[in-house]
Amino acid sequence: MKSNPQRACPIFGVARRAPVHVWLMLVVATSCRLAPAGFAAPPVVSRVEPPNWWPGHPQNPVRLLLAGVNLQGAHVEPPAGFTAGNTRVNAAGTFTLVDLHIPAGARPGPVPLRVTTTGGETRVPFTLLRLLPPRGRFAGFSPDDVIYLLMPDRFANGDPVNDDPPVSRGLHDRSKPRHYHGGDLRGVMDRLPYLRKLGVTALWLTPWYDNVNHLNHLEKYTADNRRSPDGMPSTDYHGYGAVDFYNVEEHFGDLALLRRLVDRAHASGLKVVQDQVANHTGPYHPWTTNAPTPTWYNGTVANHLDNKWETWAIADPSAPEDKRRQTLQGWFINLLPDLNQNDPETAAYLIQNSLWWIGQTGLDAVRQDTLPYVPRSYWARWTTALKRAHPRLTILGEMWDGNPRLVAFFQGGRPAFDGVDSGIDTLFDFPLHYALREVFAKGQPMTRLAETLAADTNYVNAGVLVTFLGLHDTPRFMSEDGASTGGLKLAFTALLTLRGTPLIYSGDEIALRGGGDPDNRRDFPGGWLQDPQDAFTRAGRTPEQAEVFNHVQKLLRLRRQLEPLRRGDLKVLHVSADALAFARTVGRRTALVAFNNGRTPISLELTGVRAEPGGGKFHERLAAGGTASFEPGSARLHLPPHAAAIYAN
Ligand SMILES: [Ca+2]
Ligand SMILES: [Ca+2]
Ligand SMILES: [Ca+2]
Repeated sequence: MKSNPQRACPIFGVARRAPVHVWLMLVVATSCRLAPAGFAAPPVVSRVEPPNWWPGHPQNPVRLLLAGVNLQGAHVEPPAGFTAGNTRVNAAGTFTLVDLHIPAGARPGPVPLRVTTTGGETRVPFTLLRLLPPRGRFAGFSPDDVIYLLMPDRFANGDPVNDDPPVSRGLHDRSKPRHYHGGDLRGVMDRLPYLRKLGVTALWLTPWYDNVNHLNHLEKYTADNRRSPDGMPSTDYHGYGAVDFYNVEEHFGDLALLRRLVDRAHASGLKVVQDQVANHTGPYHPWTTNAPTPTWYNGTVANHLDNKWETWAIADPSAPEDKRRQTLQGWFINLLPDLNQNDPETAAYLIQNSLWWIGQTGLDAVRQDTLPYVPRSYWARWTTALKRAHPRLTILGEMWDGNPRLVAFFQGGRPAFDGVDSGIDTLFDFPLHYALREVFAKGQPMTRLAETLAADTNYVNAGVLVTFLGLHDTPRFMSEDGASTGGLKLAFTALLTLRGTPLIYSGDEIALRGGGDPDNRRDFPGGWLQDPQDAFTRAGRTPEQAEVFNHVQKLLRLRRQLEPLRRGDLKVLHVSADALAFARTVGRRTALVAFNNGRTPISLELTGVRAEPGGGKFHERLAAGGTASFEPGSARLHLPPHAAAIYAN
C-alpha cells in the first residue's frame, strides 16, 4: 500500500473538549497514513473507550471500543508484552471492539495501539494509570451514614464562567425551570463546610455524565407542565440523558474537577455516591444513528416498545412474557433509547464504564437509576464485577414502588425464583417514604408507620434500606396538603431515629417548598451571588428555615452520638392513632423514641423497655418538653401535642 502524505487526514467525530480526546485527535491527525483515490480509505480512530485502564485491575482484559471510520477488517496491535484479540468490527466500519490483555507487571504509562486495515494504519493512544490507593476511598455507606442528595445544577453556582459554555450556548436561563441554572461541581466543593456543619456524611449527586449540548426538542412541555409536541423544548440539566458516558457535563466542570471534589469530600468526612444509568441513554446519543453492534439497543428510534413501568411483571414468575419484555425493553417515556444488556458487548461496555468512574475518582457507592427495567442477570454480573474490584462499595438501586414485597424482590443476598441474586445491596425505602408523608403531613394514623415496619420481614435486610422524606422526583414534603414545619420536624425525627440509612434531599433541611418535577428542583437559596437570601449561613436563614435546620442538625448529632439510633435492633413498644413509641437497643444501650402526632397531650405506659444492668439512667436528648419516669423494664411518658422525645441511657 502506497501512502499519499499530500492528502489531508479525514477526521471523524469532532473532538470534544476533554483533553484526552484532543490529544487523541492530534495523534490521529499526524499519524494516519493515507491511500490514494480508488483504494480503500485509511482507518481513522477518533476516540477509544475507556480512554485508560489500570495494571493490576481485576477487570483484565479490558474491552476497548474504538470509534472512527474505515475500520473494516481492522487489526489492532498493542506494544510488546500486551496482547489484543477477539476483534470485532461493525458493518459500517465505524466501531472496532477488541480485548486488550494487560500483562502482569505492566507499568503505568502510554500503551499506543497500532490499527491497520487494507487501507493503511493509524496509531491510537491508550494509557495505563496507577490504581488509586484504596485507603479512604471505595468505602461504601451504611446506616452509620446520612446521605445528602443534591442536583449539581440547582445547588450552588461556584463558577459563573461555565454557565453558558461555548459548546452548548443558550441552555442557561434561571427563569425557566427546565433550563440550566448554573450550579456546578465547584459550587458543591465550596459548600462542603455547610454539609459538614449540617452533619451529613455522604453526598449523592444526580448524574454528571455529559448531556446533549442543545435544546431537547424531543421532550417539550406546555406552560402547565404537560409533555406535548406543542410545548417548549427542555434541556437535560438533570443529567439523565447521557450522550457521552466518558465525559463530565461541561456546565458542571470536568473530570479533573470531579476528582478534586471527591478528594475534598473525603477529606471533609463525606463519602460520594455516583448516580449511574445503565437502562438508557439520552435521545440524542450518537449511538442512535451509529451503533457499535446491531443489537446495542432494544429496538430503534422508529421501532421500539413503550415502557409501561409494570415492574410487578419482573417479580412475578407467572407474568405474561409480553409484559416482562415491555418492562425490560420498552423505551422510557417512549423516548429514551433502551440499552440492550443482553448484548454481551453492551453489557461489557456498561460494566467497564462503571468500573472506570469508580477507579478514576475513588468514589464510594453507586446509585443505579431505573433498576427494574434492566435484566436481573445483568445486575448479577455487574455487581459481581464491581465488588470484585471494590469489595466495600455500596450499590443502591432505584425501585420506585410503595409495595414492600416488590421492593424487597430486588434486594440481593438470595436468589429469587429466576435463580438470580442481583447483588444489589440496598434500595430506596419508598414504602416508608409514603407512610412518613401520610402520617406527618396528612395526619393519618401512626399505625401506618408500624404497619410499614411490619413488612420488614420481606427483605433480606431492611436495616440497610435508604430511607427518605423526599427525592428530586417527588413533590416536596412542605408542598403536601396538610404539611407544616411542626410536621416536617416530626417526620425528620422519625427518619433519623428509625432503621435504615437516612437520606436528606437538599432543601428539605430548610423546609423548601415545591410541587412535582420540576418545581421540586428549585435553586438552593444562597447558591447564587445575586440571590436575595443565603440559607447556607446561619445569619441568612429565615426563622422557619433556622427552626428546621437546627432540628435536623441536632438529630444528626444525636444519631452520631447514640449508637442505638444507627445500629440498634428495633422494637415497637406502643402504637395508636396518635402515638408511636419504639426502642432501639445495642447491648446495654437503648434509645427510646416516642411521638405524639395528636392535638392533645398524651401519657404512655410502656413495658418491654430493655435496660440492662449497668446501662445507666435514661435522659431526654431532644428537649421536647415532656416528662418521663423509668422503672426497670418500664417507662411512663408524658408528651405535649405534636411532639417527639428521645430518651437514651
Ligand atoms: Ca456555573
Ligand atoms: Ca453537554
Ligand atoms: Ca431496559
